Amino acid sequence: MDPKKPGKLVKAALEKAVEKVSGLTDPPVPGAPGSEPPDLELPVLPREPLPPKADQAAPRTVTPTGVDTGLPATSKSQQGEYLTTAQGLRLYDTDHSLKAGERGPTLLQDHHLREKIMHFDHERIPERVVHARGFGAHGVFVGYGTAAKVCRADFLGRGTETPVFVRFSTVVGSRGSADTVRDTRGFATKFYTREGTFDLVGNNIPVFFIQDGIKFPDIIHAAKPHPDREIPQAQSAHDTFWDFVSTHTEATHHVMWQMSDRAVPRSYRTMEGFGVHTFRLVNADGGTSLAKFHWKPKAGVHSLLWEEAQLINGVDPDFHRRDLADAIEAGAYPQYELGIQVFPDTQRQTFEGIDLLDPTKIVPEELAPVQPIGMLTLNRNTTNFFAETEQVAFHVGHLVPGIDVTDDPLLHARLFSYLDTQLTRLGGPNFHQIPINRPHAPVNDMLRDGFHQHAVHGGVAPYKPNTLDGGNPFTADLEHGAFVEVAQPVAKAAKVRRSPASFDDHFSQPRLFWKSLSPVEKEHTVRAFTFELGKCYEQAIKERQLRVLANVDAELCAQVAAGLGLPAPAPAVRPRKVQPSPALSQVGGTWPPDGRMIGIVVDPSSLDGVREVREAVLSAGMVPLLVAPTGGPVDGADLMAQRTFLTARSVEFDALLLAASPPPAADAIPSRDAKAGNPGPSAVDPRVLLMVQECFRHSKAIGAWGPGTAVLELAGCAGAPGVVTGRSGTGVLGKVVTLLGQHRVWDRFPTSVA
Ligand code: HDE
Repeated sequence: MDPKKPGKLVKAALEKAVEKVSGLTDPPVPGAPGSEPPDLELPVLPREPLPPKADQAAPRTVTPTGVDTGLPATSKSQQGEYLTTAQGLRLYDTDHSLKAGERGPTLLQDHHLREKIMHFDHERIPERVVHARGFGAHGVFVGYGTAAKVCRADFLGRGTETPVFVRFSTVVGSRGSADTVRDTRGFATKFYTREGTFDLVGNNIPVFFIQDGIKFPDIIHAAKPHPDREIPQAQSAHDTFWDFVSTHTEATHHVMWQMSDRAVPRSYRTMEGFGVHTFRLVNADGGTSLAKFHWKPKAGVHSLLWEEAQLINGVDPDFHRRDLADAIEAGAYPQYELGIQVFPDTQRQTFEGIDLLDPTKIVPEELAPVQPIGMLTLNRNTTNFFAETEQVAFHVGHLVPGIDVTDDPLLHARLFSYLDTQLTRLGGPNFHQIPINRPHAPVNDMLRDGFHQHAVHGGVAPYKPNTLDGGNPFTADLEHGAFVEVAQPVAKAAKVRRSPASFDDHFSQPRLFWKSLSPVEKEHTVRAFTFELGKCYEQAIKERQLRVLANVDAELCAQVAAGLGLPAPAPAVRPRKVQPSPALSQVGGTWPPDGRMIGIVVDPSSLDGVREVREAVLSAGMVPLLVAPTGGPVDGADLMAQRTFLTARSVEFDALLLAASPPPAADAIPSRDAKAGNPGPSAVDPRVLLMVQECFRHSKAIGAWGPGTAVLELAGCAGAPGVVTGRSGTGVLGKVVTLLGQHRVWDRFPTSVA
């Protein structure tokens, strides 16, 4: 792990990038498409493929059987100076098919045409049935050694570094859907440990919709677009979703989280992760404990506002992808601490009355604190999305010694599903040999043949026992690193299709969640329920869901009912008294500003303080984006505009600084840029006013100095909470950074929920 602070890394990475980009002394913003800027003219001299960008890495070049080849990652990329067929045959033309004369028919003989089109026809593979849209990055995990008392897993050892690959995802949308939809997010981590690969396939919500895996197709069919018209895409605001969850009340806890700010994260960098199920940990002496895994982001937990999320879906549907890749490219490496809640492994498998096998229940952190056991740092982008992010295959059954499964019935269905799904998605049983899926531990299985076999297995005896191959491979024992299942006693019981009675309480924990939210988070949750149910067509479904909400909390139900214009029903179940868990609220902490996007509105005719502020933003580990009337140099070649009033939208900034009050630019007319509106004569470009007004109502920090303060007056937000002014730009930036520590200026708008 790089010991340097992310803040310093941003600057160093940007400076390095500056050196590499010819002719530019201005640090480029992250997002350069390649490792070299292109020439204006088409290159004519043959040359080797360009190297990957400095922020990129590819799967380690281990063999299909886990041996490190020591080769650079580029050995798997295209090679040589010349265009070839898939067989390495050099080609002299790829723009014309082989024809009988210039105007004649195409010849079947054209092997290059047939190969090129055949391959193109098969470029697509089935997308994941859930979590189809995702984004991955490489990183490293360093164990603290603090888990040793409860877990023998080698990768958790003090200072042990393990390469990892993480894939974040949405659940419901298809591969090309937008990033900032209201949905649960996947947080899947592949640890390439010395003892074999361990996958922690979690979500950003600690509970699930269902208690038994057999219902997974039901909830997913309900959440996916309606099968007749295939709409709406990547949304839960429709009849089938609410039809299902209103009749299936074990989903209520998950639905509460899904309607809260958690389901619209600001960034993958500001999301918690949860293993959801309870796992069984085993220490070096064979002692067992039950445990739940948690990821805690160093940048804090932070969300978008709903209007912001909706705008982003149009303005930049790749918002979360871009954000993660840019942060890594800029050196603001996202970090997440891995923690465990540990519970005694008792026969009942409960803790403080909470059934640990019920995946719709949490254990409040106040009852069982999350104990940190290691740190994950994401520090490299992928080199090739398809090869890595699309082909990565996670599986909850990829376990290492020290981590075993429990009898959670949701987990058991997953243990079947994740292998099975790869057969059609990745085309056969050898998906573990695809470079991103190759273990970094020696592989000596007796699995043979099958589609796309990459290993060249030796010997004649892939069976046991054998003498012809000298008895190899041998089974190991515990001391030699074998995974030995915990000999967990199985209760003497009849075969039944039933859940235990302890799974029956569907409302206490949703109520606990609701009671733990701050007023502003409650307000957002009420609005989300009202929006989603308001989008349903059927009145009966809305009324049915109100009945469910009545069992959670009367105030929540009354507020949603009011928004829907329906009466609030009385509860059918008497709400239980719950003890709020402050750890469930996202509001109230203070977080580092690393990786935040700071928009700086400038006017080339008055640049007072702009250079200093830009430098200070970089030094604080954030990304400055100069927003000017036109593209190009703002002041000489070393101060370039990264955005213009045409290309910028408020939603990409975490905070806005105003160094100027630029008059309407030449394109500030609706026929060229509709968002200029038709405001009549204005002293300031209407797009700048719009930017300020949006940042204001999205509770973002806004700062202005010098002529910039005039914009605040015109936008009608001067003097409001979180709108700061000062004599110097750097002074104003200081105040804005302090405000950013709380993510948003929540006290700007009063809430109607207590
Ligand atoms: Fe998944 N899930 N899941 N899931 N899941 C898949 O596996 C499934 C569940 C999760 O980035 C699929 O390779 C069943 C809970 C993530 O590649 C599939 C059940 C949690 C990802 C599958 C669940 C998850 C998946 C689709 C109920 C949080 C994305 C393609 C028993 C703890 C992994 C694939 C990636 C993906 C099945 C429930 C998380 C079909 C049957 C609970 C993060 O196998």
